[in-house]
Amino acid sequence: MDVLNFINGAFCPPADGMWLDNTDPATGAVYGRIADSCADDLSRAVAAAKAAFPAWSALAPAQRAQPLRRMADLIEVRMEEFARAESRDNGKPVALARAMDIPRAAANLRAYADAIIDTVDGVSANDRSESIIVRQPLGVVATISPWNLPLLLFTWKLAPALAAGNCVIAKPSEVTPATAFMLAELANEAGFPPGVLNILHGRGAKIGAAITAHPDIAAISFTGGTQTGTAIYSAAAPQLKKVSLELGGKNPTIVFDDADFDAAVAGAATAAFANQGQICLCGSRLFVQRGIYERFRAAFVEKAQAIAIGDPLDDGTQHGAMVSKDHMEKVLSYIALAQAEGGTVLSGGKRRLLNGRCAEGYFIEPTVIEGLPQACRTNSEEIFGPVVALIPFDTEDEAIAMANATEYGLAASVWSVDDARAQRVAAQIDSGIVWINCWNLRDLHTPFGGFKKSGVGREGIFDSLTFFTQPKTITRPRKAA
Ligand code: TXE
Repeated sequence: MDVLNFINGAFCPPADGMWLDNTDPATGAVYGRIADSCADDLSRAVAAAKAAFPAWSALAPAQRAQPLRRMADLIEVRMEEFARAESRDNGKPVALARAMDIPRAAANLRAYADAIIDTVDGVSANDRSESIIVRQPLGVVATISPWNLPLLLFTWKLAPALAAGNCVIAKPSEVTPATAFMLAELANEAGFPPGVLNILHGRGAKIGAAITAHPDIAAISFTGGTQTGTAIYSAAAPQLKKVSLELGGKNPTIVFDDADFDAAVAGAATAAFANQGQICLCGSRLFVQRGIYERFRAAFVEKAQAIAIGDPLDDGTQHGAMVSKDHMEKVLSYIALAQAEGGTVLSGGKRRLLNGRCAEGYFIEPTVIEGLPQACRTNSEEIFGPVVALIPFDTEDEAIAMANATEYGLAASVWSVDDARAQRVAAQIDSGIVWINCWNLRDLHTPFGGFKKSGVGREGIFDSLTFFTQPKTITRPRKAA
């Protein structure tokens, strides 16, 4: 399978003939090539996007909504194919791709198709003047997305950019390009005019950096690591580009003595290990109140050990492969670091070697660590793997202080049946989202993003449409009645 660029409505190989390997992380085998795009590819894509912009942006919102909706329908027609491709490319269980990634990609497209139709321009009037406020698209914009939720995050950015009337240069992660490539196959059928959506594949340091630096790209919406986000922010600054950054997390899960015990154990385990711990929202620091600590620890370890590790393409698999060999090695190095920092591995802690097709795959067992000091690298840095640190606490204030003792501030979850307490704690946690008695329950209308080093800006129906547009106020004197 050759993953080609999609420029001006047509597939094309990279201009300089450079390719990357595409690896199946569950087997370690190379199963295709990925275009490693260069500046020439970008020039062509930007030229196509600029040429398409006047007509696309002039369409009524309801007309722009149509191809978004058709694309969502077409994804659903090919749901199984997309889910299997996502699983193979990323290592995630096919059941997860089927239940979350691919349906959510379709939902993203529909949500913004609906939202753009409902968007009304503003008006303002006083005794001297009357104004209309129109929100206009920015022109050519770029999206740069990561490998953990490939199609979900790709469409989460594309949909608002397109709905708002921009033309897009979209760069998926070079680690997981397959479903973005498949989405390009749907673009013409869905009715997007050529040049409205252009997809460039390749390495961040090469095509990603070129996109960030391109003078005709007005805005960049990025999700990925904090280090990369920082580089993009500085590269975009001299040109005063709009930048939205959704970065890492070191999210706390806080379980109080009075929590619904079974729900909290199950919720904390999902928060720690979903998608092999490779979600920016994963709860990697698990604070448990002293009164239930011992009992919770036993139940949590039992839960972690019961998670079915296996071939991502098997329907029964709950825990698949890490996305790449490099990433597996990074996560294993953090498990070694945790032990050097005084932690005890209660469960997991190792690469899991499977038999058969996946014998060479990059699997890591769900890992539970105890006994780490609060201030250590394991508890401060984003590991982005199936690794969780268990930490006891006594008081509410102590839990809040420890939860906030990180440079990140993306998400948190609080487990207690005392709603007043849960609300009180939620109000004091420094993060963009706090879930009470749940985790990763998303309402696409709500703002999504981080405090502190977890990002800049917010995404969500309102926030993303705001990001991808700029308001223009048109004022005239008010006529006397
Ligand atoms: O992501 P990168 P990496 C975290 C996680 C992970 C770490 C590094 O901790 O271990 O980041 O992962 C593109 N200019 N998250 O290195 O590099 C790249 O091609 C422009 C958190 O794999 O951030 C890809 O498309 N673009 C996270 C995208 O950036 C560049 C999800 C993300 O890759 C670029 C993933 C450059 N100079 C990792 N360099 C989350 N917030 O959900 C890279 N890219």
